[in-house]
Amino acid sequence: MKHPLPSSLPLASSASPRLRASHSSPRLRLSASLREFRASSTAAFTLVELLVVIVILGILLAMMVPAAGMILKRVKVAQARSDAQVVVATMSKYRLEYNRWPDVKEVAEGYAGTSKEWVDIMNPDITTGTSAKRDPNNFRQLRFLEMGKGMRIESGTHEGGFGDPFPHKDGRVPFLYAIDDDGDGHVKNPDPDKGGELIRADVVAWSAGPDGDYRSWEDNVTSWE
Ligand SMILES: [Ca+2]
Ligand SMILES: [Ca+2]
Repeated sequence: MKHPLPSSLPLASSASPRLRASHSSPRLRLSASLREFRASSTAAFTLVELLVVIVILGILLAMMVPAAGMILKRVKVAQARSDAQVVVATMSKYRLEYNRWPDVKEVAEGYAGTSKEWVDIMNPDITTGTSAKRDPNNFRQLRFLEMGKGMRIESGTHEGGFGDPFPHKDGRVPFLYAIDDDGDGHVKNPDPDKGGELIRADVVAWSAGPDGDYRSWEDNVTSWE
């Protein structure tokens, strides 16, 4: 049996006069003030936190810049070591074909290197055709080296050569190489501090290293170490 709702019960939508009056009670006013205070405190903390984050980011950045420099240097050293092996492989292919070493002028320290002259021998311009004067060093016009992007020295004293990956204000420098000219299967270590130590190889190549100086061996990058 259903009981009709008494007409005296207040509806949910219409607040009682007592509840309406309590909106402006001192207790609720205090609670509103607290909310405003908390809101303003949160804004202040956000600013402080932002500053802290900026400082931490600054410190991290300051730590990362030298680390990034170190990583970049290691990458270039690895590149130089790989390129020194490319020089060795190119020379070996040449020798296999012609049964001798190419006749290239000295580049530095009494050694020949990957100068423009060397690159022209190892990477002849085969588009010039048969009427062009052929280099007697590579009269068969065989390509022993493919010059990839960034290998060629763009400017400076050694322009056109196959440069190591280390940039310098006077331009990059070529690799040097030493050959087993007496055919005993060994090359004398070109580092004078190694006391004439023999390296078991037909040809070795090295880069002047990040300092661009062939004589400072501590940073030179070699094909045999
Ligand atoms: Ca030898
Ligand atoms: Ca050096």
